[in-house]
Amino acid sequence: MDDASTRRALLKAGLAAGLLSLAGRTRAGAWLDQGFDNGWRELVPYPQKMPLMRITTRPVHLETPFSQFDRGLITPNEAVFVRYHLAGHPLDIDPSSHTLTINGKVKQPLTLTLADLQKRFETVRQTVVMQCAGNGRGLSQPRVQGAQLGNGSMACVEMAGARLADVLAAADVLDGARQIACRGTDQPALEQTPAFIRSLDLTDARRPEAMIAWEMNGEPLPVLNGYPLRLVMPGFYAAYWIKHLSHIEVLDHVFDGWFASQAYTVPDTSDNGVPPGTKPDKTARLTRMKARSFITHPAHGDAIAAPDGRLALRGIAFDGGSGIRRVDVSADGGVNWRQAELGAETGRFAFRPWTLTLDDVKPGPLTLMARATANDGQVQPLVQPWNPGGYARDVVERVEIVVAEAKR
Ligand SMILES: Nc1nc2c(c(=O)[nH]1)N[C@H]1C(S)=C(S)[C@@H](COP(=O)(O)O)O[C@H]1N2
Ligand SMILES: [Mo]
Repeated sequence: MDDASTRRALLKAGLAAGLLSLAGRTRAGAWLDQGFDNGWRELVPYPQKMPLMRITTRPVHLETPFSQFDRGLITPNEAVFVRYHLAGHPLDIDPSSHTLTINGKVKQPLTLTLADLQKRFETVRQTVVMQCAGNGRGLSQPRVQGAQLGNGSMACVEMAGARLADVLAAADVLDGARQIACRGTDQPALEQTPAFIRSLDLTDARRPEAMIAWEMNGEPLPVLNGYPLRLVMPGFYAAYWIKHLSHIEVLDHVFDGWFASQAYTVPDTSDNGVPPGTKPDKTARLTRMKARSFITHPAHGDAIAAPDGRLALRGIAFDGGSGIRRVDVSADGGVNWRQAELGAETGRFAFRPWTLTLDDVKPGPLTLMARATANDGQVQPLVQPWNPGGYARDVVERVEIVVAEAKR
């Protein structure tokens, strides 16, 4: 190779590397559309995070670009969404002085550091879906108040930590105890704002999967995801997964603080819906996640080729912990359905991958839909029941694409 052609080859390689890094990372300064009116969000950098979609600044609320969910089952730490309710959240935490206190209706109150927890209790690991109950709220029709989220307020991560049951056993919970109330070190900016305290029934807190985690994907929790300790309640919406966990109080009654009894509630009807614009007579607390599925490839809005009429679809599904039984796919707006092939199960709380290759695809616009059935019998609805908080969205989503004319 002469000098000039070597230089050209290097230039080409450099260009390819540059293009790759552009495709693999979304750069700050870019904007992404969440798929509803006023849904354009800027990608902004935060410590330990790749550029994520800014939903709100104070408190900080960042969403994961949906394309991330096509890049592998595990959501890397730098891509995991961020959500806070209180503006006074910690930016700098000293792990040697941060403590977790367990008190209330216990024989043996405990105050533990991260190091104490790691020393005293067995470490367990599990791959789990963490999803905000408001994930997809911005897609509510009619629109509802609250943070306008697309479907990027979810993640699938491997958590490591101690079993909550083991820690509660060490504190020796008294007979007659009913709930635990959990909080972290974040503070309201105004005195009138209630603290973010969330309660769990003791029977749920003692489930073997409930944990106090200190590691996410093999690394210490990122600061914005709860460093140094967070509660992890697999199968339950992430509102229970208290970050910067500092206090667990064991109660002999049902806790009724604002964030436990008023926030994250849905109409207490069979489908948790009410006629749009109305208020429910009675509400219920959200606990377990409803079954959902997503097509991760192709992406909504793609113009894509289907050589020989073939189009390979990929996606994910999950539910509140019963596991996914099947995923069905429609390419004609919900008239005909074909069963997708499920990939390996990493755990019943994790994203379950699925694939399906369509083989009769014609050029033109195409509506793709995926519908999950969970092991507990739950099937995703075709029409989203409406609730005032826009919570627990589980409708079969639609991905609109255009199939390009075949090239000859
Ligand atoms: N301390 C604390 N923990 C919290 C919250 C909070 O506001 N403060 N929000 C909860 C809610 S509603 C969600 S969706 C998740 C978000 O977790 P993430 O920021 O790691 O994505 O944290 C939960 N834990
Ligand atoms: Mo949330």
